[in-house]
Amino acid sequence: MLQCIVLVNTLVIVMKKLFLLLAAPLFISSNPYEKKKPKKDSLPNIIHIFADDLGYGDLGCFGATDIKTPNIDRLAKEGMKFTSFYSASSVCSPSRAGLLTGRYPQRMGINEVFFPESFTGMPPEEITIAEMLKQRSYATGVVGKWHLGHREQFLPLQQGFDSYFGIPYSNDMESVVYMRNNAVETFTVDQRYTTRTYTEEAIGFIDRNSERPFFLYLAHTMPHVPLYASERFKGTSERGLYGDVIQELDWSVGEVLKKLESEGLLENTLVIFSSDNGPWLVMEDHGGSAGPLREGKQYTFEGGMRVPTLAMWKGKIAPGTVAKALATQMDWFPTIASLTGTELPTDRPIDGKDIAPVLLGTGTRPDDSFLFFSGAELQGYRKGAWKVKKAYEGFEGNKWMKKVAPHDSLLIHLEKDIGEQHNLYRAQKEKAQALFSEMKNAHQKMGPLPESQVVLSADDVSHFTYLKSKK
Ligand SMILES: [Ca+2]
Repeated sequence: MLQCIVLVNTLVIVMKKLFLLLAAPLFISSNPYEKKKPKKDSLPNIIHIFADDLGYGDLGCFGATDIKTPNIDRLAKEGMKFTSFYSASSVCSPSRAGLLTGRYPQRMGINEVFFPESFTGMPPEEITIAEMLKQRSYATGVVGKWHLGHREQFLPLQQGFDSYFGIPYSNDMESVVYMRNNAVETFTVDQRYTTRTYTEEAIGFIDRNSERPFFLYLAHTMPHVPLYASERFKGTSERGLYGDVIQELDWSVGEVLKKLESEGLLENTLVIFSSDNGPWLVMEDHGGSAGPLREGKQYTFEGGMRVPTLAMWKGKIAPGTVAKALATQMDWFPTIASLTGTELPTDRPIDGKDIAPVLLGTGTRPDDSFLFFSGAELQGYRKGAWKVKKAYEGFEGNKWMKKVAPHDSLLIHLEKDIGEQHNLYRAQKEKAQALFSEMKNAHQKMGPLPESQVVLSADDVSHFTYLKSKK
């Protein structure tokens, strides 16, 4: 049985490699000039800056008045602000799996977050944005939090990235270390300097790759708890340490933009800024704000999954535009394929949609629906302005998760009621039932989904069983 699984796994990896190999010459042969000499400005660079647990109400351009974020606000001013942008999940690992593969994380059984003791990770046969971009010889790097498994076979270098530096999981977990590529670089991490260190690493990556197309995934550890800001930023905001941390992240975005400007790359680089999920509200003032949205991280209310998102591409995205229609973190996968002329995998479903027409102002997203999963359970569905959410028994609350009151089945008109306060379920029951039935169909269409991956293995306590048996 085990041999069989190993064989199937090997076969899948071989097939994935074959896809990547076959896809590359396909494109090159249709454009031989690029093969000989890739023009510096022919392929866009892509930088995806990902904050951790940053809320919808934590940026100036999203209405925060007690945190100053001029550099991040510049992305909105000179680019596009997405006001209905969803993360694939309301927690870290599945959200990141969705971003990098363009697929609902449930397709990979990634329903919970990985821990330092996890022996599992995102399956190596998944195809990431980085692997896809290798068709066009992109330089690819990750700086920051990976959180898709830290055993060697799951690390970024085995998923299409040329380099990796960062804390491989959350910064509140045991064994916080900095890894470089496949190895631990240091066991002593002073988290006051994490944002600064990541920024220096990111600038170094741009510097090394300024002459060729690159993809940089800069996944900050902050503002996930425990919060740390360097001396320069401590006490600078009007929202305590949390605000200081965001202001340091804002400085970091400014440094990246400055570097692009000094290299003459700003007009050829798509800069994306977003968050992996909503604010961790149970952390009180050490968590962020969801602004007008209901609840936060770990929940399928808007506050858990609607994330502040910006995209700037000088000369390509019209300055100061606001995209109100639904879009998702999974969309970057097909969008980046479209913008770079790479082939999408055809052997698996891709859930994201190409939003290049939205960015370039030439069209709309070809779909306006979204599934709200909580772990393996499908809890809600959005179609256009409407959202339905299954009845919920409530949660008493603990130190990890906020207390949330029970609720009936919900029907919400999100364009009129962003805070999900007015339940129209009873008034428009037919509408709600039609949406619930669409939700069920969409779920069924996904086909059988794998079992949830085991994130914490059971302890071997046979020695205690033995000692007990002697008594
Ligand atoms: Ca997170």
